[in-house]
Amino acid sequence: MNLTHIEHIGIAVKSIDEAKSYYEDVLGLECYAIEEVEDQKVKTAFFMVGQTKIELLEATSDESPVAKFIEKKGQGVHHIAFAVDDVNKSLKEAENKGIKLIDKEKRKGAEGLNIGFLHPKFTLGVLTEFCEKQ
Ligand code: CMX
Repeated sequence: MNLTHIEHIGIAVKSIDEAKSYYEDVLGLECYAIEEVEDQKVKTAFFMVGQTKIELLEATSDESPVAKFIEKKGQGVHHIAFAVDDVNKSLKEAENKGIKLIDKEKRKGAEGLNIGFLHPKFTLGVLTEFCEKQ
């Protein structure tokens, strides 16, 4: 497994419109993209910090994983995403080391990246994502 850097940190918020002003007006970051990921039932907003992104996540349905997360834990850090060379290979390696996978195979995420998640119950409570550029 070759983790090259932290690709993004996902943060669950109730409202991107409301949360954006903290990142823009207080932290001085610029929101460079807003995208809906229908498959995941989320709207996302991206800010760049060096080579790492902050990804705000707003649920677009009560069935969204982000809606469930906020209901249980409140707003806050939702997941950490590592850039890897090969998502499928990294998922397989993690599985071989006893980690339960959410995704057996890579799938499409925001910004056209290929992504795959590990289950937080097997990763010390931190929902972990692997990302790969196409
Ligand atoms: N971080 C840490 N723990 C989490 C978590 C998260 N983000 N989301 C859920 N959990 C925990 C819950 O607290 C719960 O723990 P307890 O059993 O101790 O209460 C357990 O995982 C099960 O959670 P649940 O609310 O019952 O929800 P599900 O089992 O239905 O789903 C999960 C949990 C992680 C499998 C699901 O949220 C998932 O598939 N996540 C990956 C996809 C995702 O999060 N997409 C949104 C972002 C997409 C993007 O970035 O593009």
